[in-house]
Amino acid sequence: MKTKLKETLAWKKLEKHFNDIENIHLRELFFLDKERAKKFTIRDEGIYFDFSKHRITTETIDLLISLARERGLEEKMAAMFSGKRINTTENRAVLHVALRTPIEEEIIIDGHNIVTDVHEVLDKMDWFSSKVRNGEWKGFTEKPIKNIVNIGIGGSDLGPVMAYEALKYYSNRDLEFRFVSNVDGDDFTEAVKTFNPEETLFIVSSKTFTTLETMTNAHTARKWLLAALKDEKAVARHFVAVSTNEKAVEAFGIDTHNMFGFWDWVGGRYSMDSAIGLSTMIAIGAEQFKDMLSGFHSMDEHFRNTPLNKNIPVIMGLLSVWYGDFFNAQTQAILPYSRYLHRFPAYLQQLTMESNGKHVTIEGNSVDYQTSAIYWGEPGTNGQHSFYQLIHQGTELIPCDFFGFKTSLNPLPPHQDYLMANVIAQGEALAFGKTEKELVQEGVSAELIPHKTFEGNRPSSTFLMEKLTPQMLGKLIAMYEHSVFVQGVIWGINSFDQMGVELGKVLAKNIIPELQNKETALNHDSSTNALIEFYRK
Ligand code: G6Q
Repeated sequence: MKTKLKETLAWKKLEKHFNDIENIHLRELFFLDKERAKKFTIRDEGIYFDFSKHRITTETIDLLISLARERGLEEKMAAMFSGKRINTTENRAVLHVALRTPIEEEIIIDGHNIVTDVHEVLDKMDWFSSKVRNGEWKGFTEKPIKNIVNIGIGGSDLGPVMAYEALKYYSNRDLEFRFVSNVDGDDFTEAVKTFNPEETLFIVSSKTFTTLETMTNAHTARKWLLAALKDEKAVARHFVAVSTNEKAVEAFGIDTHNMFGFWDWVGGRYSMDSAIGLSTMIAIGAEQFKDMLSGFHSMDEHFRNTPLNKNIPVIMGLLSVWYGDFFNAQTQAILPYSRYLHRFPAYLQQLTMESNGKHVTIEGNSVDYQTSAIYWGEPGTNGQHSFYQLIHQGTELIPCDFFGFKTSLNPLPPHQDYLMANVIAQGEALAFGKTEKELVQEGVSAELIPHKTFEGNRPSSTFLMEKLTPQMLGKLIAMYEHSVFVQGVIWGINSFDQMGVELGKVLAKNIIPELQNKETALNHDSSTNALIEFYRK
């Protein structure tokens, strides 16, 4: 059955256009048009976004934009920003943009301005994080807090870890931060190994406050604390919760005064700028956290108000569709040339793949096209000494997103020049390759020529920014959030549910009692039964 996407006029034109340009080399495109770099660069929001090294022409962009219009991108953006329940399977609005909306603005949902709620929580986070940072928040034995442990998983972990690492330069170095996510007991054990319970604060971050991993780690943390402090009253000083589930927080024994709320219209993977970012705010302080929010908001405004052909997230989203659905590219590499961004690819894996790794449309029909690419990556130069081989000379086409910052936070000549030379050189080498003719001129022997030839024509985007700041981090994340939205609109899928993740939560719960009670009869398939038996013995 044909889906609506493939029946759009723009799609049909794109199919034809693809046949026309599939075999054109980037060398030729650059040769024919001396203005190409300028034509395909957007400079906005402090970001220099060069997408000229993509296998596109002006016509490609025009057709992709027509496709976006035919799929109702502009109407769908308006629906999201105005709080329509676009997450239809969960009957929820999708309003992470409200988390960074300035107090002067309003977003009215069911007759209520939710921007006020957002700022109330931000004020409470500000109050609490200041107290921890200046040593006023004391532990049960009146010692100031020195160690902060965020307990959470998925959307309640990946954002906080990534942001902490990305903004470490701006963080309070008198405080130690750890992030416990895995239900593997090694994670908790190692995180607190060198910590004194009297100086340790746990932030239990869980939207639902029912997640197996998080609740198990939270209970273990409580036992660990009480083993040392021996008084239930200590919990109030050493535990705070970030959640939407007040009852469960209370049942756990955390004083709801020490709870920071958020709302069902914030998806887990879109929540790092909600109270889930409490650890980030403690690390960098409320002012810098607000700078980060202003970066998010600024990118929201760019996305909302900029014509589609100058709109960074729109172009990014459309390019992903172009490669996945026309060139059959299976993956997309995220390659930051910044040590601080080393968890950025992992964060984006969840954002992109949990959002758009879907095989049915919003109406419930199976798709007949590829949806989300597999996202992966590592910080730049390290990758160059390992997997870049495949990107340059392997059999897969892998569009790459390169990131570089002009100014180093830790100037240490000549490091920065070397770093930036690498990021620029990689995009160049991928696009233009190394031809047989060049190798002959360099005197390379005939038998080595096939091995040393780089065909080139491998696409990449380069994002250059002045400096990694909290504000810029906010912009970069919002940029991907919106690019994911654009992709979802083109594919006609719901980017905001995660049924695949929820299945895992249920399945493990069925097997736990079977591992614990060796007498329980097993009714799985022969493989699963045998694995359980092996563990039981
Ligand atoms: C994110 C997902 C998922 C979720 C975790 C943690 O979009 O829904 O990664 O964030 O499963 O859930 P809780 O915050 O409810 O513990």
